[in-house]
Amino acid sequence: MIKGFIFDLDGVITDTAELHYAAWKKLSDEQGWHFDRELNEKLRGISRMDSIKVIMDHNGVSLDDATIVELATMKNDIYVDSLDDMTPEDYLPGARELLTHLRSEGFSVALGSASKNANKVLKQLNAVHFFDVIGDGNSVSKSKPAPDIFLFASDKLGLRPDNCIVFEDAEKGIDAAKAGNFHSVGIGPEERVGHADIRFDTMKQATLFEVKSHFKD
Ligand code: B16
Ligand code: MG
Repeated sequence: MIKGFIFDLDGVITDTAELHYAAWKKLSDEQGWHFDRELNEKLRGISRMDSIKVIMDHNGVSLDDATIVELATMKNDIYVDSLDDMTPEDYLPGARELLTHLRSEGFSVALGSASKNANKVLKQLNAVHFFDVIGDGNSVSKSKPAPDIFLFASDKLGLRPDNCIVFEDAEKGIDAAKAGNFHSVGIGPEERVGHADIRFDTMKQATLFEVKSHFKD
């Protein structure tokens, strides 16, 4: 029986990917690294430190750990500044409606994001009140595709993984949900999240009616 919902943030509740892209692009330009939208797509759902390693590998760059942390921090400063412009208008279409519906139906709701800036994003969206539990990049050390962030969220909700549905837009996020024995809803194209239990192109189609009808006991 489904009792809880666990949401990824970027690509499910709001689209911060564009702001991450702009910040990585600025850092890469400053460093003389190649960075484009195709490479940005590879960073979907993975942690900041994993992201910078993907970009460095792509550019054949190798640096000491302290310098990598310094550069990742520079990117993060640019990204966090850009969040100041985010407003409650910036939900992905359908996301606020689904969260509101889940609240009115009495479901438990958690966030399960890789981002260490999730609290700021939720505040900018005025979305904090929708969540019983906020699991973010500070909550666990092993990032997706490890299931740890979703297990953290279900544990704090007091629910078993098979009582929860995870919403994810990233391939590695669906991998993480499956590794943790959660039900999964993929948001995005077949080639990215086709391995989810059910997939929708956008959050607008992922209404509670549609989701419940797929997962009914
Ligand atoms: P931060 P999600 C992820 O968010 C993003 O998709 C990914 O591109 C980013 O690198 C990661 O958060 C870490 O973000 O630098 O803010 O800690 O999809 O897990 O909500
Ligand atoms: Mg995501």
